Amino acid sequence: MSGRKRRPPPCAAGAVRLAIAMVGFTGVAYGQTVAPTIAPVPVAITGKPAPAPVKISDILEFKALPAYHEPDWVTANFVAKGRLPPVVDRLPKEPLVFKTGNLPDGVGVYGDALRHVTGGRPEGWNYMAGQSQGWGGVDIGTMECLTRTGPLFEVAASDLTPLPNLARSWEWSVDGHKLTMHLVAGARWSDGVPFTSEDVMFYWEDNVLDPKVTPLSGTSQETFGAGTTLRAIDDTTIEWTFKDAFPTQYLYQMGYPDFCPGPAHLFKPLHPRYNPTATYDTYQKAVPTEFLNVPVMGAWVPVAYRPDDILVLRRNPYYWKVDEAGNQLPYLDEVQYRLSTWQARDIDAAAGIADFSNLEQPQNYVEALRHAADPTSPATLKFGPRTSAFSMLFNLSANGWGQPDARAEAVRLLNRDLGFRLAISSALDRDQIGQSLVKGPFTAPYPGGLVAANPYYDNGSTHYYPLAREVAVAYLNKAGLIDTDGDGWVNWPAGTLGGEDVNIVLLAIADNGVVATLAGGVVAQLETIGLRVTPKLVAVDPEFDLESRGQFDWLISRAGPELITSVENTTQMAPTGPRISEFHQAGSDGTLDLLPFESQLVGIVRQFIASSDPVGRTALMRQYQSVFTQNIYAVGLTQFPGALVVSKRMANVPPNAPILMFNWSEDAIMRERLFVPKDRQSNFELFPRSLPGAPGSAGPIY
Ligand code: BQZ
Repeated sequence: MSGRKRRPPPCAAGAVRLAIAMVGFTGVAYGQTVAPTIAPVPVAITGKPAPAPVKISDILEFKALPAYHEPDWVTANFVAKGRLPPVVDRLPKEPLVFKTGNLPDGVGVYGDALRHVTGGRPEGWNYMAGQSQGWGGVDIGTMECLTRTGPLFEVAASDLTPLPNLARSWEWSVDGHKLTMHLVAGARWSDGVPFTSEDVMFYWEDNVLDPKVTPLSGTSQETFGAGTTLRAIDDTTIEWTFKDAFPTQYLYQMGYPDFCPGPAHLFKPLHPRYNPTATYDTYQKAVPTEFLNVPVMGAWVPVAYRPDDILVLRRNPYYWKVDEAGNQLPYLDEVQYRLSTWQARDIDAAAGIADFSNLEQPQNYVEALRHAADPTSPATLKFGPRTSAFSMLFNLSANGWGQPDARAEAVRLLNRDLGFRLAISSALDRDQIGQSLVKGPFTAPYPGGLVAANPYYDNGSTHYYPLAREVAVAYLNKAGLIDTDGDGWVNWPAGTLGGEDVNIVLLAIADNGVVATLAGGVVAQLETIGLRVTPKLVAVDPEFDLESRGQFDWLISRAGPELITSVENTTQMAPTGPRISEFHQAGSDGTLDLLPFESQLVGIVRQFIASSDPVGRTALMRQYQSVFTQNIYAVGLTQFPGALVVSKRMANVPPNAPILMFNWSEDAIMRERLFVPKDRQSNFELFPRSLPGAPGSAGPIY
């Protein structure tokens, strides 16, 4: 990453003006490239220096231990009474063992509860068919995936590859087109049913590949490369076959949220392919949140639920992970999720009513910092890198995605015009937008594309079109978007939509205050050039309807792990398949009408995925960033850090865990290893000394 800061040459604005003059209504290519102007390198927000990176083998391994242990009350009340097998029979022959050297506070003790708050709401337990579990870490705590990525923030770049998880090991064929994976032999679901390749194949064949099922993550075959196949060799062995050789990239997609199999023994009988009375709609909704004790592979099992109030989970007696002393994990017997708001999560964690928050709403930063500065504060607060980055995305489909009407079609043609995108970028004051979220050094202009915290980020490859309203107005005039009726808003040219006012709908999923504030800022700033933008703020739920159905002109969106790390969700860096991109999917004829630079981005991403050469990969990411930002593929708005807020009660919290990098912090901090030392334990558990009951039964058992 070039640390060198280059100021744009004085003539840059003139060059941009000249370039604009070369661009017509549909013109896309500049007569000359615009000198790369780059955003100022963001001021670092640093706490303590990060600890030395580790190797994956420093974190975990799979091995048999001489003896295993569990909470005393489980032995006394369940094993001794024959209600559960001994713990050694509830574990794999070689469980996943967390190494003591990687435990910040060493081997833990059992007991107590982890108190979360979420602003989401659980829809049901069939995430394979698109149901949300209410975010906030709920799904991350119940789901386990073939590989794991969250903890990779600790891992040295030279050792960077996804952690083994349900897939404990894997090897490539000599020609690199086949990958054989070995599942954890002897692992069981929380109801004692064995986990096998049948679960993997049910997820792959009857959910990912079934065109009538859409997993919550939008996972499709293209997520693992067009034409990729998967088969089971035996109960604990699966074999992938890829078109490319050694596409090591896909190991990341085999983690959360793209490859986390659900229990086939529960869902298969509910799937239309195996149940003639079922429909795809009944399948999706067959296991509602009220269905308690749903079998999971995760550390905790849902045992109680009150809508809009609380969801409570208890330890999974068959959890297949231990510490090096042989203690079955998790240490924490209970996890609670108060079903409230994201704002409440910040406030409750700072006040000690909850134990965790990803502080990601800048409007709460100053107050939270003030709380944390008090030595008696119940929680620690640590800022990480700027990985919260927001852009405005243009719907670029001109062949019917989302069934656009005449107005929407005309807007999309504008969106596909680089000159128009340059005008929008030139009309926005990113500093003002950032400061409207929070005063101070937190925010920085975001040029779009890779965020500055991405290991592959290179300032010199990042084109940035800063505020230059005269450039914006020049383009609008050039394109014939002029206020012909004197009402203060530019009109379409006479032959388009009857010359009415241009009106662009900006979709914003207002599940937290950031998005609504950004939408307001964009609307207000574009008004200064007479461009009418109407914000459409919706709650979280319809996000996957309106957004995934392409029913928007513009969309405010947070950068996902693909722009934060490049190695996670990589296929989503460009429209590598008809249903992959957030803002450009196939039209009603099933084809993608990509612009030339988009096809270039797709090629770069595919080369990156197929490459295992670190130098080549870095060069490809620089090329990606240059093409993305020069073409203003999205209008970056602002980027800012998040802060991890965790109760001081909690031990084994990895230092410097980012709230979002390879995954959310709920995965990164490895909650199954957290514990509360005896002298800090409380009576926060709501169902102390209980275990999950039988699937579908009314609650926990004592
Ligand atoms: C973290 C995360 C854990 C989803 C969600 C939420 C949804 C999006 C995104 C974040 C929430 C929290 O993020 O904001 O801090 O706890 O849950 O899953 O924003 O609306 O659809 O992608 O992850």
